[in-house]
Amino acid sequence: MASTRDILAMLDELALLTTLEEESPQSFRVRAYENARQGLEAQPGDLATLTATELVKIKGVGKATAAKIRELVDTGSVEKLEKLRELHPPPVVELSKIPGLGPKTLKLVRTKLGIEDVEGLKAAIADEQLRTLPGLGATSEAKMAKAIQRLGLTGKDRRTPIADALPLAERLIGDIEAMDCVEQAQICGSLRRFSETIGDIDITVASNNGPHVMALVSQHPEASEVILSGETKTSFLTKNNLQVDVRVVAPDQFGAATLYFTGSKAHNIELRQLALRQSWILNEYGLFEVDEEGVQGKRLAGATEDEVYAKLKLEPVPAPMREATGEVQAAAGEGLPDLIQRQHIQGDLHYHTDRSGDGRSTVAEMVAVAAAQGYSYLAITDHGEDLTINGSSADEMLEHREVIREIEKEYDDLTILWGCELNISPEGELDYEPEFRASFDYTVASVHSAFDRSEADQTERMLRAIADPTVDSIGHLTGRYIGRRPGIELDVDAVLDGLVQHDVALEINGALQRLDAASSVVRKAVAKGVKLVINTDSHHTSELGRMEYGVLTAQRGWVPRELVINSWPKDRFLAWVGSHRS
Ligand code: DGT
Ligand code: CA
Ligand code: CA
Ligand code: ZN
Repeated sequence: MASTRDILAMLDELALLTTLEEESPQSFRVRAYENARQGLEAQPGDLATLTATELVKIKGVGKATAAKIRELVDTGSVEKLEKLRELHPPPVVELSKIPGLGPKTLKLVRTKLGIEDVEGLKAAIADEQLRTLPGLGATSEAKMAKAIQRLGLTGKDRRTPIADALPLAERLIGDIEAMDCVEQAQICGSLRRFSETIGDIDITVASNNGPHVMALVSQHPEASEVILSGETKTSFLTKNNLQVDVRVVAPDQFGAATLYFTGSKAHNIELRQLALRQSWILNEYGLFEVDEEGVQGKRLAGATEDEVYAKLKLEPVPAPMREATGEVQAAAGEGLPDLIQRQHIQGDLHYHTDRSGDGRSTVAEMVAVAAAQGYSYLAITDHGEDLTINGSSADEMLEHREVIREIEKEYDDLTILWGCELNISPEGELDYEPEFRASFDYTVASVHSAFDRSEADQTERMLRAIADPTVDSIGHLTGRYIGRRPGIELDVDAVLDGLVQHDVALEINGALQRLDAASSVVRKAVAKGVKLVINTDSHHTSELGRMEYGVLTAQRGWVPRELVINSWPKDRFLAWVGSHRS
């Protein structure tokens, strides 16, 4: 059965394919689909339950469109759409995304050169074929070649890992905030929601002199190619072909604008539907009353996001939760979870020193920065002996313990646990003899090799490690590097059940390239009551900032403070660790 979302998606596709068919985005049929979509998007409730007569009463919806909606709901498909899809299959639609290949030019390259997909276009460019067509030259060939590369249209993974996007975005925000005329600037979009991969970077700026700010932004050194340069929006590409969209709004619209551009789109739709129930309208400029004619009236909120949520009788929703997975309902009703916050964190429990081959700061240095964070406990978890280059023998670990105990004396309120990161072998075995393992104050066990076994083998491997009585927590569950190395495949439910059964904590690793366990897994863990631990896995004193990233990932997984063992007061935390050792 078609949903409201399916109906809106159908209209989007009809508008796009009709643009290609009629070779113009201005055709009246395209406009009709777009107008209908606008009217329908603003309509509360399930569109699939409306009759054709009810549909045409909605602003922008004509008879032909209403008939197509009913056809979709009643039969599951739309004949007109199927015909258009045959004429313009997905590879052709993909071609239409390339700048310089508008509907008319696209038709030309299809009919004259027989080009039907990106590979065909690349070959034609290489053969200098495009320049034989009217209106095209060597410059257009070069531009399209660059666009194909930038869009990643030939690569498999077309999105940018958060580890590549966030540092750049933070640099940009810093520079924009320093510009004169700028009052505030905020990262929005999927990056603010802390998605693992990012389509593009969105930034919203508050200023009373938009055109001036936009002019400055388009001259930013990171902008290697400006795609769009307007008075309220600038889009550019960085050297690494990452797109950045910067929008500027008046300061009193800042909250409504950041809300809108943070999304997710689905979250925004739910908010707008709530507004409509009050006969209000919510857009990127604010929350407004509307009169009987549908004319926008008095503004009710918009300077801050919290103000908009409050007016809609909602608890403010933290950005990482804005994915339309029940947060609006919770914020209106029983309330959001008592979400874990950065300031709740009392200690770091996955922490390396130069005792590890890949550690780069001394014990004294690593402890000093942890103490400066105000932590009340810390577990130093250098690698066990199985990681041959990076690991340490039992004797080395015992010497290390003496170093740690000496340094601990310098700190009155900081308890330092002598720990270990145990390596989980392909068979699920762990470093050292069981008695020696059991002598550590704290352990985290993790996978560092053999990533490509079957799900059944990996699950068995993981469950064996979890069941070992010397294991307190599991580090970076899958071993993935986002966008670069897929992690091990696991039967997630079985693993989470094992963690509950053996009272072992699941790590949320804050390293940006890892963010492992992923927020989707973490949300399942929360539902099962699995204990969690948020760590930086630091190998250098500069890596403590990762704690914030771990917390944002936990928030995406709806993690309440109560489940996070390293948010507990020291006594409670130490009692829990002690219970594993008796
Ligand atoms: P991305 O860039 O693919 O990782 O994902 P987002 O969520 O950053 O998406 P993007 O960059 O296309 O748009 C940023 C936000 O702007 C999005 O989360 C919600 C808002 N937005 C953009 N287009 C629309 C729209 O057509 N309708 C609504 N309601 N919101 C939109
Ligand atoms: Ca985006
Ligand atoms: Ca965007
Ligand atoms: Zn580690």
